[in-house]
Amino acid sequence: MSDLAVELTAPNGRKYIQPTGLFINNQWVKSSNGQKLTSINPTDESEITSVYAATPEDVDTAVAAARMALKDPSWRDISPTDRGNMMITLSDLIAKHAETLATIETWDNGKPYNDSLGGDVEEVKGCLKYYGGYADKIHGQTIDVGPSKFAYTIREPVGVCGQIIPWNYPLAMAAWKLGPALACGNAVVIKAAEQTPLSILYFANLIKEAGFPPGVVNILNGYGREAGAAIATHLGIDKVAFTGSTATGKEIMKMAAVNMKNITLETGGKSPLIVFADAELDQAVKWAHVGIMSNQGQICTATSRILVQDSIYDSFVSAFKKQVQEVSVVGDPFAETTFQGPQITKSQHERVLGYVKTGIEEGATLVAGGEAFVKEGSASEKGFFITPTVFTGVKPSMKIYREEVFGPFVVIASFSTEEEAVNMANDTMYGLGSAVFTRDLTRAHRVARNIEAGMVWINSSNDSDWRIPFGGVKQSGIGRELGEAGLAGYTQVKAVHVNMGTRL
Ligand code: TXE
Repeated sequence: MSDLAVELTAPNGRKYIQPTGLFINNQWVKSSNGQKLTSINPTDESEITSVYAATPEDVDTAVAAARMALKDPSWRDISPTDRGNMMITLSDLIAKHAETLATIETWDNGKPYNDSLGGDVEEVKGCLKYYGGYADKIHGQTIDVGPSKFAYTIREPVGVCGQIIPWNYPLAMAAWKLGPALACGNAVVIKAAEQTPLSILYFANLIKEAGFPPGVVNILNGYGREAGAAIATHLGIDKVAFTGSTATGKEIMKMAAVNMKNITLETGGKSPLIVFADAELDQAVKWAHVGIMSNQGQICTATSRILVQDSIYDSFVSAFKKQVQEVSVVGDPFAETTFQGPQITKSQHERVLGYVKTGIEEGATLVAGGEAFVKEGSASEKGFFITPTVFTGVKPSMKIYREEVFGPFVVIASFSTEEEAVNMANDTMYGLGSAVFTRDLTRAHRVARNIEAGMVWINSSNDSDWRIPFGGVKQSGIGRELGEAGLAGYTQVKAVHVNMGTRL
């Protein structure tokens, strides 16, 4: 086997060929200076393998390939229907390789296997198929400007799109970005997060197999400050789409200004979940639990601030604590019974434990969790596990109320009136998700209207769907992904004025 792939056996016994190169022009290559990065299994801290990490020169090569692809008749002139069919073929290949993709995702990221298979891989499949269906339905308009003039618009691809994705949903974030970009006829240079480099490389082979011409999708691994920054500043890239932290999003905005790139950003959140006294308590408890504790709490829309009306505060807290302790089974992500695997890295693990310390120092009450979890029978104490953590008596002035923790960590505060609940919900620099639990329809819609967020769930939480726009307001981002709205960031409108006979 060459240095560009390695045969691996995952902890669940699955054997597969793991590509380790950079995927440029539908070929596997090494990085220009031979540098690599190592992927760590967060469950036991062992090294899985090393893969090539792109240098700025490699980004140049990938961008050149993408620019060529934009001019290649086999991509530029393909009928939109055939382009869409290619995406549907890719979706079918994802289905064929679902178990291997899910295995890699769980090994590299630590998320429970059932979630990788039933959640992430399903999301990739569905999202690519959905946008494949859109490829031949992206129309311009004709505009009536009177009898002496005719005008129409064409929706053209933006060009070469740089896409920078995070580690919490490695494959799904790739699909969210590739889906609309490819449907609209762009070419892409996508960079995965250095913490989770593996699944997207396996996915790359499927892109080639689905028939995408060379250079249409180029996949790089690499470090943010090196390869990521090279993408954000590259003069040959027309757009940058990013999902990650608010701080990095701001840096990317500045870098992207170099050639006034089109940008879409999906960044942090501290999403509220409001429970009114008339809510169906059992449902509110269950959704509040999945809303924050799924995916190890590493969800940008995690409903990490629970606001409960004071008359039901005590009963909610005790039912929620019970739910967390019964359902959030922490352990080996390949085990059937596991609800929560490890955090992604040592630094995220330390970050979450740091917030536990902060919460205690700020005077909030730790009612559950807050400790590093040691697997049963494990002598080594390895793995970035944390027991699901619940703080009560939290005040809006506290850091744990205001800052994104990005772990299985939730704060619960109380309110007395609807107005107070909305004010508390909006008292944040973020505006990504939000949830409201009530049986009162009028109130539900009134709160939905008054909340400053890109998404509102009424009587559910984190109920994401590729057919529905996803994104934030305030410092949670710019633009929308998913749904029809997700196409807007990947086309630009050209207006054509036709003179029907006016002569000067
Ligand atoms: O994110 P970064 P990190 C939040 C969450 C988490 C925190 C830190 O709160 O605790 O961010 O995580 C690339 N130029 N979210 O440090 O730095 C990087 O290589 C260009 C929320 O992992 O934002 C990776 O591909 N690119 C979130 C991607 O940006 C750069 C998901 C995300 O990394 C770069 C992840 C640079 N200067 C973290 N620096 C969500 N919204 O879902 C880094 N990158």
